[in-house]
Amino acid sequence: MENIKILFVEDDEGIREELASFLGRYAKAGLYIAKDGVEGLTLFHRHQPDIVISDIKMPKMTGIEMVKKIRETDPDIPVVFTTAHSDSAYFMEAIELQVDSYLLKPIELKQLRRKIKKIAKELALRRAYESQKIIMNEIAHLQGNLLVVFDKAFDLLFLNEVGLDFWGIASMDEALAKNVMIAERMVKENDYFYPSEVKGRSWINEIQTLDPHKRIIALRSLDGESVHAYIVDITHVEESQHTIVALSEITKIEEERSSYQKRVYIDDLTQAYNRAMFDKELEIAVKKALKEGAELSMILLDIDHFKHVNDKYGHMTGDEILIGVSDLVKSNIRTHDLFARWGGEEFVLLLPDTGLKGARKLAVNLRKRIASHIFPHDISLTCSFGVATVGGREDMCLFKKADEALYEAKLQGRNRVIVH
Ligand code: GH3
Ligand code: MG
Ligand code: MG
Repeated sequence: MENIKILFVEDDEGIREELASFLGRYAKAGLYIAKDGVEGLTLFHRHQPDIVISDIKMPKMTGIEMVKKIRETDPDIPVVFTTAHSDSAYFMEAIELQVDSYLLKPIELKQLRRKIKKIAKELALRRAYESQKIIMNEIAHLQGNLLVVFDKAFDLLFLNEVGLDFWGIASMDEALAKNVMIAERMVKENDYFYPSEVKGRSWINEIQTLDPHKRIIALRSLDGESVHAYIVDITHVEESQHTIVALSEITKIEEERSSYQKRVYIDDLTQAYNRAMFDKELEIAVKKALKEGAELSMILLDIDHFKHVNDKYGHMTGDEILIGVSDLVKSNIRTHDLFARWGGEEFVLLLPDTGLKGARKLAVNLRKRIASHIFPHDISLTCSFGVATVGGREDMCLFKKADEALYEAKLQGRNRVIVH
């Protein structure tokens, strides 16, 4: 049985002595005995017992009055009244006080034992529940994840320590008063989920229409200076109608992913896109252009006699020149044009929504700019250009057409633009 403290109040000395030795067996954590209500109240406040067993009719203060006072500070304390038949007026008052039970005198010990055991069992359950609640809270706080719990009306119920920190809030009370909103901190960036409404909780339903692996959000930090990425995990607790939102931070992983992606698709030397990126984008762009009947053109450019540069100034300088040419081209194209290093000293441009005329104009402009530019070490050079567009009479791939045109430009003496 649970370790319990019992307060026993009885004015009749005979009964008091008889019951005291009996109760002593159950009150493992302490038995406190008083002979009237006043004494009982004093002992109650001093020892905070788990159960009160009290006579009703007593001098100085009745059991009823005493329990009324006890209930002012401890409304849930289990009370067992012991009463004689003749006390029926008190008995009605005891019922009103909603005591746990009453026993008629003379008291049957078996009955009393049953009552105590029942109360002790309830007490054990309540203690287990309380400690479970404390453990749950501790776990929630220990979690590295940001946890938010909502009730069925989507009102905030709980925020763990990571959550409190995230909002710069000291306590749960403050969080409730401020009514923190996750969606208000969301950032529209990359492929992250962004809600159609940043007020309220409708985003929770909205994000659940996505595949679980796409449930990623970015939140701005409290100082507004950094953005953190989180995987969103939502659990509905059927029984209690609660919704638990767990945000696991993946900022580090996201940074690694994007730096990895960068390494995969960006040319180390010139920081232009590389061939892998170009191949990927070319396929998408051609399909899109054909499907939508949109224009799409390509320019292939190759530095003329680049071997001479390497031979005369060395490979290092050759590298500097490649960077110089790349930067010059980058600064003369639109943001949605794709510029990539095809390999060696050959570059390629993919121009969406651009016809042959526009592409030729850009190539002519680039040719002039490169030819008139003074590169590091006072080096001047020229480039040859092949221009092509999708569609037309020949059913030939775009790249092949541009390559043929470039070959023709070299053949005709270099530093020129040839349209396929
Ligand atoms: P053409 O006008 O016919 O294009 O002549 P070219 O000399 O430019 O062409 P070729 O294909 O004969 O030689 C290309 C040269 O580019 C040879 C190679 O060493 C050099 N090259 C390729 N990649 C790099 C690089 O990353 N850095 C440097 N410095 N040189 C490179
Ligand atoms: Mg060349
Ligand atoms: Mg070449």
